[in-house]
Formats: sequence, structure tokens, C-alpha cells
Amino acid sequence: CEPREPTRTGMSKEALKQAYIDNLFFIQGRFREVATPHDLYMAAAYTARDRLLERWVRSAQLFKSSHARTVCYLSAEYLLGPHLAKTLINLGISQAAREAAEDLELDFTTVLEEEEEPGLGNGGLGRLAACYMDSLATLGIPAIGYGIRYEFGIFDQRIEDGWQVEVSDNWLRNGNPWEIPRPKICFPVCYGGDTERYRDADGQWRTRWVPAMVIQGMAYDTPILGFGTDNVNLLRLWKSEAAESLDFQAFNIGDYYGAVHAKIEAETISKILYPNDEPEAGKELRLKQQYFFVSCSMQDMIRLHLNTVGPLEQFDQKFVAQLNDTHPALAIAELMRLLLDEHLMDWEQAWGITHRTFCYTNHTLLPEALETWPVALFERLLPRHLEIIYEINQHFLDQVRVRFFADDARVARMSLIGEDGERRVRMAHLAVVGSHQVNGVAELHSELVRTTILRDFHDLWPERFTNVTNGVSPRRFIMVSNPRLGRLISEVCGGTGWARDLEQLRRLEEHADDPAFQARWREIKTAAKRDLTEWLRTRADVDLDPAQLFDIQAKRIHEYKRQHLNVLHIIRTYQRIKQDPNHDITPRAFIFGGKAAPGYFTAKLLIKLINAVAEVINHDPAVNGTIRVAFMPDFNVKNAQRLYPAADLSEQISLAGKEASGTGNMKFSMNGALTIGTLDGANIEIRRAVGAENFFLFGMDAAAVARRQAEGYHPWEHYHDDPELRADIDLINSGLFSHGDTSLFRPLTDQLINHDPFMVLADYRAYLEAQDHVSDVYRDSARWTRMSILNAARMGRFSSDRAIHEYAERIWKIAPMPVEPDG
Ligand code: 26Y
Repeated sequence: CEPREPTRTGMSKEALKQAYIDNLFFIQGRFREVATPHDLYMAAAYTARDRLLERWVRSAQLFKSSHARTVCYLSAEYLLGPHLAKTLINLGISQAAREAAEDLELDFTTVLEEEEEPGLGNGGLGRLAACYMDSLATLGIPAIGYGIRYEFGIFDQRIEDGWQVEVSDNWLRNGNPWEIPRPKICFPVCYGGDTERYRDADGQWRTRWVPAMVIQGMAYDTPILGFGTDNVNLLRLWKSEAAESLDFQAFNIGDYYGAVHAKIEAETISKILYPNDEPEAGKELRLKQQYFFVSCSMQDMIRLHLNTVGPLEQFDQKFVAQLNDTHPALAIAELMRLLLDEHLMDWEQAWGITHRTFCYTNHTLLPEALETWPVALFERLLPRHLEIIYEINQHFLDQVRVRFFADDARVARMSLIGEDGERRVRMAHLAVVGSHQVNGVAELHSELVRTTILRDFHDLWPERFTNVTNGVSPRRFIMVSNPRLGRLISEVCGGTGWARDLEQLRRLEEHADDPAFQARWREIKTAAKRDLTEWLRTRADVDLDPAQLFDIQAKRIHEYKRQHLNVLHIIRTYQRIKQDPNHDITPRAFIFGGKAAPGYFTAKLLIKLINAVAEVINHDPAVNGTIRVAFMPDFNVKNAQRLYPAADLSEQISLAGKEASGTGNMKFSMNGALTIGTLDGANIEIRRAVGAENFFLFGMDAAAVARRQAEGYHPWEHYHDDPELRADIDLINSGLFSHGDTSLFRPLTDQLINHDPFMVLADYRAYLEAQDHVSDVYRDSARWTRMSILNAARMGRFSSDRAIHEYAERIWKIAPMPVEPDG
């Protein structure tokens, strides 16, 4: 008889079963008969976690003893998605776990469904951070992800009477088995007060910050395991607390209420994720959040460095810090403060270290999305950082003046402080000046960064600018979300190696015209469509037909993403059916998913419009089910995983020049959806990769958009000149979709006819033509299937592993450090 494997680390089915039963008993305190679904999930999570922790400890030992160079990814958001399924896959024990569950008479899927996902992000930027953490571990690159442990993540979305209703996301309610609290890893974080000058022991003039308030941040660690490796990295999220250790009690003697109030104020800082992807004016708490996590993270990095490598002069050899947009850009000023004020370094040396440590990724060109903070707010909250920013600015502008003599306009444009109107700190300028590399997230986007918003900086430091096109995790978005497709690919590639080397998808190409393979491909797509149909039937009270073309637009609701263009096409199709019941229409299900920022009125009205159109079309006997419209409530990672595998057509229809990259476009295409899209963001590169003949292109490109805008755009002319467009908009205004209320959607339609900042009307005709082409091609099932296979086959480049490899080689200068398998 074979020796029994250790229960907590064994990988066999038998070891997993024993571990599961132990965990149910000793951690949840339950036996099978009385266990709730949540108990069953927790026992499974702990079973996976034990195996994770064992690898984590080995990784940490290796990284520490070898003084490994480490990437610190600074991000205000991480949209991780459920842990359990991904962890089992990365451990390579999915199948064993499934069989163990079968033996124990557990429904594996129900156990997985029980997990509440950490929704610590809004959308693309937060999900990108999660994919990058996954790839860093998979590539064996030592990394720490720093962020905020929001007590409430992105709100849950319900749809009531067609409107979005926000419900708070109490994700920690039932406990979080994936995090390890580290009460000993905590740092003070200060706000307010004043600065004062003093002479240090060497008689040097120095500055110290005398704050008005001190709180503390405590670390919560989540281990992140790579796929097919034993490397585990660390996601370290900070929770804010009252700084009781700092004599807080004595300070508040006799003031019990005051003490409780201070505690609440401290805890407020990491309480909730702001559900916007555009800055809101005057949100002091957001600035506090940004400083909070950045200060904890920089203090932690200095502590780690002093514990291992030693002299702070070598800080930038140990660490490189990547700023995920400007949200953590304050880290530049904070590292300067720590080096100058706490470690008594001189300016030149501190600046050299800081500048060599940071890199900055820009994620937006929209002027309204660029972060700036009022100088007055800064002065009140972070007086020392404002002084440091002024000094950085002085050194920087001196450089600009030397290079561009007597060009005052340029100096004003480039300054870290905007002087038009209320004086404001420009965070993107701080990020560029304090970093040695700056990148955009798709080729077009990086080009526009260089030539528009950061043009002056590119003139000064062209070598600083580069591009790294985004990527997504094939583990999450193929293996976890579409296991049927994953199995087929493994069959073709002879194993699961493709999931670490996505270029292997090319092997699918040989089968693109094989009728038997095509039939299997279609069967996988149809099965996913059936799953989604079933889910939508119970959750959204809508009945789809898996034989229809599934046309999906899933992303945040935003005018620049142009969900309304999609709606106009639906209304056009509806009118065609009404006008000619014999009109030969390709049956379609139009499916939407996405959250609107709670304060973004137009986006919320768009959700209402989609649901209103759905209600009419889905119940009109004249339509007879030929077309259907569905809004998937609560688009999050879990639900996204149901959508991508089921899509025939992916809608990527933003106005050219507005979507920095997009990542949903990649997730759809990897799952065999064809794209209808504009020449925007990464669409351009996807089209190039899959071949123009396998992509439905329409609309103006970025240059045409710029020209149209320059010559003066008049949407009213399109409305006037195009009778079908006019009829579609008029139908909305007629009240047909709003029980006779002719004013409900006026804010939307008026905006389109009179302003149309995202040129929906200008692209309307081209979009309809492309959609007609889609309908024609879909009728030729062999042709469509071939295109679908080729799309998936050619998506290798869009793995986040490729993106991380580029960052590591070109930007971070860091090599993998593989953790050897145990024993
Ligand atoms: C300022 C704060 C409120 C804020 C919070 C979140 C601002 C922006 C965001 C999120 C931005 C975001 O998700 N941007 C998206 O990043 C993706 C990853 O690079 C891109 O693919 C996508 O085009 C871009 O819109």
C-alpha cells in the first residue's frame, strides 16, 4: 500500500478528500449533514489555500535569501474575480478536485458558485491589474501588488423597472478565506497640520511635518499563484484603522465620543471604492485614500529593503514601482518625503532614486478623466507633499527653460501646477516627471499620448515614452470561463502548455476548414449559449434562443463607448420587421451588460432605454422572437465569464481615439467571437492579428474624427438627411418605449441631435452596413465558423503574459526567479 500523502499539501484525489473533510470539521466546525452551502465552499477554499500557502512560504524564502529584484505594482483597484476555480487550475488539481467532490457527493459547480468575488475595481483598469498579477506569478517574476482593502467594493447592480439600482457590496460579510491579516505589518499615515524647519545633528536645515491627524494602515495579504509553477507572489492590501498605539487613548481622556468618532474617521478611509471611472470634483476622501495606500506601500518597501539588501542608496536596484494610472502618483512625493525627511538624504540623491524607481502607465486620453487636485486641498491635507511638489516643479521647469528658451507658454503648459482658474496639481505631469518610463496601453493610444496630451513632455524626453499593448489572462478567460473550449484546445495542442504560451493557439488554424472540427467548435459555442440562456431566463426574465446570433456589448456604460449606437441598430431592425413582416432578418439576441457610475445620469438613462426597448421588442407578437434584447444585471467578473464564451459577435464600437485599449475585445475574440468594431484602441491590433477579412470594421478612424471635429461637426445634418436615422430617433421620442411618455428619453435624443460629442450619428450609416454584412456572413455557417476559429487561433499576442514579458524586459529590467518544485 502506498504511503499516504500529507493532508495539507497532497495533490491526489484522496489527499484532497481527506483535507476537505478535516477542514469542514476543524475550520467550519460542521459535519456534512448540517453544513450550509457556504460551509461547503469554505472547506473547499481552505483545502486549496493550504496548498497555496506551502508554495508561498517557499517562494518568500527564495526571494528573501536571493535579494530578488521585485516589481511593486501600485494600483487603487484590483478586480480579481473568484479565487477558487482559478487556484485549482493554477495548482493543476481541477480534475482531482472535481473527482474528489464527486466521491463526496458534492455538486462542484454549486460549491464554486457560492464564492463572493472581491469587486475591488470599476472595470478595465482594475481587471488589468488582476490579469497582470496572474501573469507576474506565472512568469516567475517576484512582485508585490499594493492596493486598498475596500470594505465595500463596486456596488451590486439590480435592475428595477428598467433602472439601475445600486446595492452595497458587503463582500467580507461571510469572511474571506483568501487573505491573511498581518497585524504586525502596519504603518502610521499622517494628514493635515503644518511643516517646520529645524537644524539636524549635522547643522543642516531640514523640514519636518507636524501632522494634525495620524491613522494607521494594516496589511492583508492574498497569495497569488502562477499557472504551472510554484511561484507565489503577494497582493498586499491596506485597511485603515485608528492609530491606537500612538497614545490615542491618553489623547482622548474623558472624551469617549470623540475617541469613537476618531476611530470611525480613520476606518472611513478604506471603507468604500469610488464607483466612478472619472474624477469627481472635490472628493477629499479619494485623495485621502490615494495617499493612504501609497504611504503604507512606500514605507513597507523601505522596511523590506532595509531588512534585506540594506543601504537605501540601492533602493531602485531592489525595487521598480509601476503606477497604474495617476491614482498612486503621490507615491513619487511620498518616497521623496521619506528619503529627505525621515532618512535625511539630500535632494539630488533622493530624486535620482525616486526617478529610477517609478514608471507610469497612462490609461486615458479623455480630458475629463485626467486627475488634478486643487492646490488648496493639497495644502490642507498634505502640506509637506505640496512643498515637495513645488520643489520638483522648480527643478523641472528650470530644465524646460534651458531646453526651450523664452517659451513661457510651454512652461505654463508643462508646469505641475495648472494656473488657469483655481490652481490645481496635475497628477499626470507629476507622474511623467517622476518616472523614467511612460507607456500607453495600445499602439494608437501610445501614439496619441505622445502627440496630444503629453506632447510637450515627449518633445523634452522622447526616450521616456513607449507602448505596451494590454493583454488578458488565458487562464481566467479561457480555462476558467470556458472549460469546454479549454479542453478542445488542449486536445489540439497536446496538453495545457498553451495556457502559458498562447501563441500555440495557432495550431487551431489547421483545423479551420475541417467540417468535423467546425461541428465541434459550434457545439462548444452552442453549449455556452445554452448556459447563458438558462442563466438569463432565471435572472433577467428573458427567453433567448441559442440558435440566434448572440450579439454582445459588455463593458461600463459610457457615452464614448456608444451603447446608444447599438440601440439605434436594434430599433432599425425592429422597424424593418414591423414595416415588412416578410423581411428576411437573421435572428439575433442583443445582449448588454455593464454598470453606470451612480452619478452619471446619461449612462443610467441609457440602461433604462435598453430595458425599455427590450420590453417592447420582446413582447411584440409581430417580432415573434426573431430578435430579442436582454440586459444582464450585475456585470462583474463572475458574470463576464458567462458572457464571453457565449458571444458570436463582440461589440467594440467606441468613437475612434477614445478607448485607450479595451480588454473585453480580447476576451471575446479569444473565445471565438467575431468583432464589429472601429479603428480604436487595441481593436486595430486585433484586426491586424486576425486578418482584416475576419473582422467587421466600420466608421471613422481617429484622424477622420479629428478632421470632422476641426471643420465643425453638426449632428443635426445627419438627423435631417437620413430618413431612417430620423425615424429611429423619432421612435424613441414618440413614447413607444416609455408608455407614452415623450419626454423620458429626451435628454439622450436631444444630446444626440444637437451635440453628439461621440459622433454616434456620423457613424450610424456605416455601422448599419457593417451589421448587415454580419447578418449575411452568419447565414453561411461554415464561413462564420472558420472566421471564429481563426479569431481564437490568432489571439496569442493578447495574453497578459506577453504584456508582462515586455514590461519585464524593456521597462523593469527584471528576470524571472523560478521557485523549484518541492522534493
Ligand atoms: C480618477 C478615478 C475616479 C478613476 C478610477 C478608475 C479614473 C479611471 C478609472 C478607470 C479607468 C479605466 O478602467 N480605464 C480603462 O483601462 C483599461 C486598461 O488599460 C483600458 O483597456 C480601457 O480602454 C480604459 O478605458
